[in-house]
Amino acid sequence: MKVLETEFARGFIRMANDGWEQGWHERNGGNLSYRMKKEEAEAVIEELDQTRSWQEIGTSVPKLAGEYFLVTGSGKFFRNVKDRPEDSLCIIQLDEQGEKYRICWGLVNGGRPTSELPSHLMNHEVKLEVTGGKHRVIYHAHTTNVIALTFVLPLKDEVFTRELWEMATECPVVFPDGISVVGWMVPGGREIAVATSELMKKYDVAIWAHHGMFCSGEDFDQTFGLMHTVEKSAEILVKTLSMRPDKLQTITPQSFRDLAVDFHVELPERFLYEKK
Ligand code: 2HA
Ligand code: ZN
Repeated sequence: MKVLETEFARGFIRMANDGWEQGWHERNGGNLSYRMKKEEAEAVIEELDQTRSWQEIGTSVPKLAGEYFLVTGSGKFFRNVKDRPEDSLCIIQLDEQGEKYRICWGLVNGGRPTSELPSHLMNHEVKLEVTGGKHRVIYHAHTTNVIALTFVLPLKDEVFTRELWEMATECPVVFPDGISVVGWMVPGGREIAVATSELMKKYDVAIWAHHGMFCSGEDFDQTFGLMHTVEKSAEILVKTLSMRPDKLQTITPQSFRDLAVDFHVELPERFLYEKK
């Protein structure tokens, strides 16, 4: 089977294009990765080049040793993924130590996997452990309204979670574990990857202040839907704050507790504080 005929590659390409159409991927902004299933790698094994040289990941992810990933390329534009997937994307395989990767497919005009490969792989490694292998998709996007909020809200998990929960009733049901935030850091390296993957032990959403967002999920629908829901809520908050600085009415801590009962979700009390 050809890589581009597989369901996972088609789902990946559709998601990348959906993100582009949302306006989250100016120029080469954002990146996406998918941890392939064994049978998915086997189905396309004839198309995978196993002869290329190994390259340093820049961090160590031993629990992902030997795994295959479909990822966006560094410097590639999400806008082009749909029309030129073989130029924009690549399949990489990790070595037996989880310290190096090699390109097995794609990037036909040269290039490297995403500059945020350390963050993607460290997030995948954490999620493999905490979800028992269920999560396969890690998505980074430059979501306009969430970024705007990182200039005016305190950079605290509790504040972002509570403010975004309040903006749409579905939010606490979609992300009951809340949202985490890291202060501004240099992107692309191991340090921001360590900070983000630490948060991914507890959360499926991590905001990078003045930069964007990372989401983790089981499949393309869930992960795109999570990013979309958080960003939509942020858009409502930006609109509300633009009309006036205070709210006349909102969803109260007790309303959240009532919602939690009916929708069978656990909402941590640390997000349900009384506001001064
Ligand atoms: O340019 O989004 O964080 C890709 C990025 C880096
Ligand atoms: Zn970015």
